[in-house]
Amino acid sequence: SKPAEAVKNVVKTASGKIADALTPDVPGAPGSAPPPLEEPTTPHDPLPPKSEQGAPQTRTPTGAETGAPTIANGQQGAYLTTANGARLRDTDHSLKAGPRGPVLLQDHHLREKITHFDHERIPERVVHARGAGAHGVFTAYGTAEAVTRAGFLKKGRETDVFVRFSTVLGSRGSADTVRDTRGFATKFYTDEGTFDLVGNNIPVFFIQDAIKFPDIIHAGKPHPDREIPQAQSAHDTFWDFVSLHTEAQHHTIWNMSDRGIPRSYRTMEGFGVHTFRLVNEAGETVLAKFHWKPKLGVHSLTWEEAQLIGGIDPDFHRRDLYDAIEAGAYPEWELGIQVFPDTPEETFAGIDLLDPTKIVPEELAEVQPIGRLVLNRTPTNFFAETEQVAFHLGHLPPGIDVTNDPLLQGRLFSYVDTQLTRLGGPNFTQIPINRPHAAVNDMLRDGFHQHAVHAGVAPYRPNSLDGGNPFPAGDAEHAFVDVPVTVAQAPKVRANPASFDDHYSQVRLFWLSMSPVEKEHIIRAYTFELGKCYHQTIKERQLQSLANIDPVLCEQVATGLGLPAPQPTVPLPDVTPSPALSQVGREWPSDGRMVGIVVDPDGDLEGVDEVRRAVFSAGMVPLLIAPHGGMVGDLPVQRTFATGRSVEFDAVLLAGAPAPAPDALPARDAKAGTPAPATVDPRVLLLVEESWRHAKAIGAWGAGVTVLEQAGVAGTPGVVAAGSGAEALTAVQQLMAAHRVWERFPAAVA
Ligand code: HDD
Repeated sequence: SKPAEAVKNVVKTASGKIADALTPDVPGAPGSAPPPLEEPTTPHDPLPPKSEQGAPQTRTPTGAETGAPTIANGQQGAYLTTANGARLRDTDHSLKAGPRGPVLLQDHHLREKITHFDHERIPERVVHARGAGAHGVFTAYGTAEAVTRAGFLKKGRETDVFVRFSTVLGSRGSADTVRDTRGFATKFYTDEGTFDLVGNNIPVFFIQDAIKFPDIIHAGKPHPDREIPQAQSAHDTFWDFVSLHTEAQHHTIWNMSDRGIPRSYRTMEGFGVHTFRLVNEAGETVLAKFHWKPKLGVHSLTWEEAQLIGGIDPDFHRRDLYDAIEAGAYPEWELGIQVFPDTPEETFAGIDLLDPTKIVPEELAEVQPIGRLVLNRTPTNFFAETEQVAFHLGHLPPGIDVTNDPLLQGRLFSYVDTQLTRLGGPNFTQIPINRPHAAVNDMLRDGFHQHAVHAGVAPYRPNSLDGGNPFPAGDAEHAFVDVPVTVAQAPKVRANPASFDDHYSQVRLFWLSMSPVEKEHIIRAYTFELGKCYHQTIKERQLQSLANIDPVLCEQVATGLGLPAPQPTVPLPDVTPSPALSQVGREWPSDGRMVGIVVDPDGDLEGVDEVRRAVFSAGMVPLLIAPHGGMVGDLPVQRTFATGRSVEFDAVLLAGAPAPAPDALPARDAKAGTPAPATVDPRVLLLVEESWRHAKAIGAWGAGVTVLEQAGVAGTPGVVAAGSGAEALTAVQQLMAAHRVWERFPAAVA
């Protein structure tokens, strides 16, 4: 076949498992290229439904079985119809008074088509507008049974889930790799009612009271006059707010750390942030915080990578999530809880558990694993599922209850309220993605977009006309438990507890827990962001906050800004660092990582296929990079020098030294008028230079070793010149356990 037809993207194979993608390019074989498209000229029978095309559940909002999902209103039927099912003769020409005449108002098909199109968009989310979702399964270990009666946490229970990851500040079309907090919202369709765990990848929040949410968001969103900048905090209004409202400093330092630029949604931790109250079968309670721990480890981009990707592939995180799932490299997390005694003070180790700007270090309260989440299915339709999914903190099953955290309390109002505008009314739980898997038997009626046809005449209680149904449930019937906590006799006030006034000790704790290289990244992030502010006063005010966190941090950022470093205005607290907060200095698995393999079609291809297979077997994804698409020998090419860029790969293997192609830009030295030293394509040299600068492991064998020399990286840390492909891969895989070759980064701060 022609090279263009034979191109096969191993990551996107529809057949599921990674290993299938290795199958030779035989038409029809698993992992092979799809058959050529038919010319769309003859009507034919509808295609069979895709297995995943059903609604995510099989009950109506009133609990009735719906049977097989209908697909008749997808565009798979043989004939085009109106919305009312009348077959159409023509959808390309409007009805006119003669071919050159005016369009007639009576053209109902034209009006239906245009009207529907005019109303295709719904308001984007006021925050977290940009996101990507996936379906999956949660399996409980049973380890939480002693502390909660929640049925879905009983040993071995499997529960369907839908997860939506997001950025916070950007609009729907903004880039994925901006410096921002990431949302991590999980809908568990439990058989006792839906549980929404609406968390972030950062365990603390900017504000302690929900009443301040409009303030922080107005400050973080683009300036109201010019509506810039998009999707980032590097501007005056954000820093104006957080420097004046110092309880935001803890969340802000997390954003300035590598956590603000995750490598992938698959490599993010997630946090429920608030403290929840769990209640067991005996009615005993504990306080708890939820944590998601990614199987692949916690990894971030470098700032330069994040910036490059913003232009090269703004959908980087979305694509990564879908590609991984379609390749069968299912993303996984463990759900864990930190458990605290439910004391009247609601504190643990002196930390106020109702203050959402505080963590409890894992060294003080271990995160105990309670179950495993696997994401194994991408959405069938982005709008229907990812856009219309509606999370709400009040979606709680029996066994999990709220606390008085004032941020949580306000959220309990906001999430339903916002859907009334966004999804157009109060019946959004009837949208397929939002339908509970538990039987619903409510007495909510009518309203915009009511889809249920409720039978009967008595949607009220008490009634006799429906035989008294429905009846309230008790413990035996798994009724929700509002834990009867005692509410203190206290005056009605607009105030916080005094413990909420400590705005710096945990920010310092975070800073001191970072490794030197992570500290360096934080300094650079503050220097970049404040450097983007126009107002001197705002920079100076933020420097004051940095002085209250740590003098070295403050001095370094002040130097970068060309400003004097102020003295602290509060005593620097004596805190114990928490190593669990650092991403560096640990051993991480290499599963799911992307390995780019550069091949030279004119060179020695010996051993390349073997290396690809070994990368697959190690649970990683090999991507062959060549000057052109199609095939190189027997091997399908996934990226060309035009479509591949270093930022996509976690490590690079060089199996050859491709000569400069005619379409390559001139080499750097050639531009300067000196003879080009390179016998290697400059795009390969750029790939290696960037991979080196971003501290990635690089391995080469055979002619590939020349590339290391010409890129000027031979013999440096994390660069392996090996005798064979297998040897190069083994060495690179060992380097990847540390995620990056950290010693390549300068670390000014010890
Ligand atoms: Fe929020 C969306 C996470 C505080 C009001 N929030 C939203 C999403 C996430 C979070 C992940 C996206 C859900 C999705 O994918 O559909 N929000 C948080 C966390 C917070 C937090 C972890 C603090 C611990 N949020 C917060 C406060 C308020 C809101 C204090 C209001 C008082 N959040 C909303 C919202 C959104 C939302 C306006 C926008 C779209 C939506 O809810 O459905 O209601």
